[in-house]
Amino acid sequence: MNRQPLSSQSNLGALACRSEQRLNDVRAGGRESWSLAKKTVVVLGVDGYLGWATALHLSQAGHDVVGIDSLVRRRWDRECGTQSLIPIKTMPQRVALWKRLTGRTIRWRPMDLCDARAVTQLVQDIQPDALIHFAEQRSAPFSMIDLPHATMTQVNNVVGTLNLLFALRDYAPQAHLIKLGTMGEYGTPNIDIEEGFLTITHNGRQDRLPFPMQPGSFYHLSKLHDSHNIQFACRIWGLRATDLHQGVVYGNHTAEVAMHPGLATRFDYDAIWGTVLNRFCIQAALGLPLTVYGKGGQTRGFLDIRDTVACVRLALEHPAAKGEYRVFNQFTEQFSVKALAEKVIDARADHGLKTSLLHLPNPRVEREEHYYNAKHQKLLDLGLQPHYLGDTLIESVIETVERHATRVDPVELEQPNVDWRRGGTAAWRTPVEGAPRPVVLVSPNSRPRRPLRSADPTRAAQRR
Ligand code: NAD
Ligand code: USQ
Repeated sequence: MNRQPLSSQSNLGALACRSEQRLNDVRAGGRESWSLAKKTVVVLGVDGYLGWATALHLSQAGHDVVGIDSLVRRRWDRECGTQSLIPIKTMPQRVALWKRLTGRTIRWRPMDLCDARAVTQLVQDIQPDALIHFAEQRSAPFSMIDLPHATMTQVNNVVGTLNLLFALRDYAPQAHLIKLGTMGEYGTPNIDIEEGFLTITHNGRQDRLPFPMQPGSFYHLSKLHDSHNIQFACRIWGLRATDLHQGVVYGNHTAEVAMHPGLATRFDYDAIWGTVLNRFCIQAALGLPLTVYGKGGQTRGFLDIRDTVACVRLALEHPAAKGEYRVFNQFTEQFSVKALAEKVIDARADHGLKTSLLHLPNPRVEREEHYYNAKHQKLLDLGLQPHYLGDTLIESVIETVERHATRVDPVELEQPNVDWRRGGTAAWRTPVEGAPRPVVLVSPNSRPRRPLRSADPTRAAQRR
């Protein structure tokens, strides 16, 4: 791995410039104008679905972005035999293209967050104003495959975050940590979900306490462990942090990603990494039934990737106070899985296409019919203007699928391959015997439109 030494000379120069700029900002108008000024931001997990789109968005907004990633997600893809539907460039290619198109620099540094020495050195040298932490193992099914995957998920996520917290304590205690948490930390309680805290009266006394949490996988538990550690660090060391409890993200276009095909961000659809709406859109495009697990009454918060990048920017430009640990629930709408499937079916029906829904036995242990009402006001108060889910978005995702349909492995869309009770089935890593089936695209012009090449044969061979 190409580890570039961080130049202390140039960092000292950059530090001096930033201090002077802050001073001018403060003179010009106090804390608010300081918080809106150009910031030095480290994006951790920059090679991922959300990290890359966010890095571009913040760079375009004029912030100085340093991008960190261990590229481990590309390794996990090889292990699972999965791949992004949309081909993605290497990190050096991506940042070079961004520079060519916009003249802006994203400073790319390969680094594992679990390497404490490297994290300390990074924080010490860069002296960031903020760190946006996406760099975790983020698949619930992956964490439920077996003991090694559960352990690896929790070690990777918890240790990486601890390394950051200690480095911030020692070298950048003023920096703002913006951490991607998840709505799944709350579970599905039979009461309204607040934003992080709940005021409780007990035996005549009252306190504002962390909301009771009931995560639904070893992955979701790792996020809760992180939340506790971050909150503790803010309390004892006076760090400042925003924990973004994000819902399920869909879509693949932001203004910056759409500038050039080479800036594409990854897009997962398979049974381990693919999230539900992205999967439904791909299933619809291929004329496959939409796989609703169980009764489909499971309700979650959802948001468009354009809102993810906007929310992160809002958190960055309105930082937490010193010693403050705050939670924003980051989603824009809530839907049951069945309602989502019906939205996709309706969007297709508008083009005269029939799509079916298939209830599969639920591989997860989760409530399939429940009360769900989660607050999500704080980001709206900061100015978020949501992109709500409509037919246009569903159609645009389906168009993207149509462009890359030759890369689809339909086996990944038919059956889940990790069960919460028993772990990974034989298929989580091994494909079904024989050559992949040809993919047939269903489109409004003719149904089905045209047979496509089968999925990449070299990949199929690798997986065998
Ligand atoms: P992703 O897998 O596409 O990206 C994560 C990136 O982090 C990968 O590029 C991976 O290589 C990197 N990474 C992981 N461990 C690392 C380590 N130890 N050191 C350095 N890099 C490491 O995931 P994503 O969908 O972009 O999600 C990003 C974050 O957002 C995750 O923390 C996830 O929990 C959270 N989140 C995602 C969603 C969603 O729907 N995608 C929803 C809620 C929260
Ligand atoms: N589901 C189906 N059919 C499918 C796939 C999923 O019915 O083909 C159901 C699942 O059973 C679940 C719901 O859809 O009830 C959501 O599943 P998902 O795979 O879209 O999302 P999840 O596993 O919860 O994880 C994703 C991201 C994770 C993030 C989380 C936000 O992978 O990183 O933390 O969304 S949240 O759900 O709010 O916790």
